[in-house]
Amino acid sequence: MTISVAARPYEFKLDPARTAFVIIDMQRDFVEPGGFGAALGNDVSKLRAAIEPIGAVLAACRAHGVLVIHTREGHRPDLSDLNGAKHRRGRFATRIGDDGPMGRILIRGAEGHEIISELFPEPGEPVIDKPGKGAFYATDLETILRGRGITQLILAGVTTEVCVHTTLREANDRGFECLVLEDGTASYFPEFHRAALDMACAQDGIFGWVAPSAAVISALQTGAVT
Ligand code: C5J
Repeated sequence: MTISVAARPYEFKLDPARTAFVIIDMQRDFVEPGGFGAALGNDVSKLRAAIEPIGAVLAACRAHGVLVIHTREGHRPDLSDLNGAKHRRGRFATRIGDDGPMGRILIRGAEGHEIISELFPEPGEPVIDKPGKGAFYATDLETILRGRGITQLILAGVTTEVCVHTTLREANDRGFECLVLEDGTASYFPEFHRAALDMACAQDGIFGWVAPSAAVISALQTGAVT
């Protein structure tokens, strides 16, 4: 059974039983001062607008039995999964693995690496730890999705043009139908956010669909069967 979600470039036929809501990197390191995002010189407050819409879709997905998956970008404490190019890049005073106010930056187990309390995973919801920007690279995400018969993804999280877009492209090439949550994604650069969303659904859906959280919630709640 599919339900209709009003989306760009045209309606998305969502099958809740074959869908996963993938929340990307809603970690303290990206949305709170003193983390990785701030170390790169960004105004992290810009990302907080996505928290409420993601929370609303998260509640609707949980209520309607849609699989929820969380991802976290980060590295092993010994940095053995951090490639040199990623480690060296940039001219910043603080780098991945350095000490910060929330513990070592972007390191698994540190406070900053954890998912924010508002969107904290419930028991049973897979949490994917990823060393790269894409959620498929060097993770077991694809195995988990295939094992559960998932063919469609609703993507949310941060940042729109980096980890969300990389994951969108990886998923698209693997044959998943993707819908990006317009207000459930955010960027430190509002113009990149807008462009990334436009790129996702340009050319009649080159990578997929884009819709606001309200459209997804309304479709799940009313269950307009198509
Ligand atoms: C970045 C991410 N921007 N989660 N990571 O480095 O988008």
